[in-house]
Amino acid sequence: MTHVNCQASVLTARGRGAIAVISITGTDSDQILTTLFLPANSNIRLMSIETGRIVFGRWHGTDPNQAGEELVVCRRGPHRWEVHCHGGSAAVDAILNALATHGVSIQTWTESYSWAGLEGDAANVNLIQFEAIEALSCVDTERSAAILLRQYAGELAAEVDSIRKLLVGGMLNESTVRIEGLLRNSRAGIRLTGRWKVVLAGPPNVGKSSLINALLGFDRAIVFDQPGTTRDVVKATTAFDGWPVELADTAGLREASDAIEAAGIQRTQSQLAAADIILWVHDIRDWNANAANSLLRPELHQPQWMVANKSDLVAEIELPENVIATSAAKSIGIDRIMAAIAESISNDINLSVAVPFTHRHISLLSKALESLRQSDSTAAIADLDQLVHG
Ligand SMILES: Nc1nc2c(ncn2[C@@H]2O[C@H](COP(=O)(O)OP(=O)(O)OP(=O)(O)O)[C@@H](O)[C@H]2O)c(=O)[nH]1
Ligand SMILES: [Mg+2]
Repeated sequence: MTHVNCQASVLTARGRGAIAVISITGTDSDQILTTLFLPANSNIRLMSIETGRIVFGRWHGTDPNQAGEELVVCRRGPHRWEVHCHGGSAAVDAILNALATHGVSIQTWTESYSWAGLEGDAANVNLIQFEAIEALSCVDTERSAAILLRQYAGELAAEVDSIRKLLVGGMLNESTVRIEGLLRNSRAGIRLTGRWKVVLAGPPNVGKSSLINALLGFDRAIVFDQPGTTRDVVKATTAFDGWPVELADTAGLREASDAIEAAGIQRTQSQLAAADIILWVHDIRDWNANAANSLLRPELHQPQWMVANKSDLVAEIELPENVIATSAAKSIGIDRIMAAIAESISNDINLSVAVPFTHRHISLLSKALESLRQSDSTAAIADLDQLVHG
């Protein structure tokens, strides 16, 4: 295949939006686009349209006899184009395949970002900023994005720099405290591009699956009046108060009546170990403060909340302050569960401190801390430099 000076990359996150954007750049891009794309208005000459102009037409790809997808292309510069097409992966793949057939090199958007330079900006971003750009393409909520944007704007790099100065000045104790402060935000930082994992657990038939459905606002989990209905872990994603959350419904915890249920209960136990927040659900009619408190597991380090469900089935009942009374059937108290989850997450992140948000950050900060414990400030400074500059 002849060598062509043209690169393409998908700028939008895969499978996330209704529209995908593909960037096509390089001195051969005008020629290749003219071959693959036919403007609806036959008077339009792609080669000569001005920057910023959007053209509607048909992507007839490799086979001119096939109808092809209707889409728009936009000229972004002398040899820079964007194709805006349907967001589904089949549509995107068809366009990339046609481009590849014409010798276009297909890159990831991060590769294209580093070489395209976005008019020179890329050359000036430090590694943390570059990681923030990458992380921003994965976030689910505006709140996560806002925190990552602060790191992009320099919050984390500035804090690392200020700790570095303390180290150079011989202030080892103060540096240690500040690194520990950053590390306390590290779990939350990782969750910004993922989700906080909330597990609902408790005895069978108390309404765990019904609560999951009420929290989501649609029926995701199967609800049935027989104990032992949920036999596997059912997960669903949502957001509370702007925090991304994964809810996990689990098999009711009891002596299993068969092997399948036993396997489900086993999985519940591993979900509990991996949870960020645990909701223990009970039937309010079985409420017994002592029994319920014994269900809080002190060996689990996560925040744990008590939920007493089916409140519609009892008259007024005195509950301890920390117990949330709910009725999944009548949608009562669901907002209190959401608030409890949001509160646990807010407690997990200290926004007056910068937020490390990749495993690389965490491992270098931990390494620097370890060096400081051995009074090796030279090694700690090297770790901090590596954190910002790679
Ligand atoms: N009256 C009333 N019934 C409820 C409530 N929540 C759930 N139920 C009923 O209780 C039964 C069990 O509900 P599920 O949500 O399947 O309970 P579960 O805890 O997921 O049960 P397992 O999956 O078997 O562990 C169903 O018949 C529900 O309709 C509630 O708040 N009030
Ligand atoms: Mg269930």
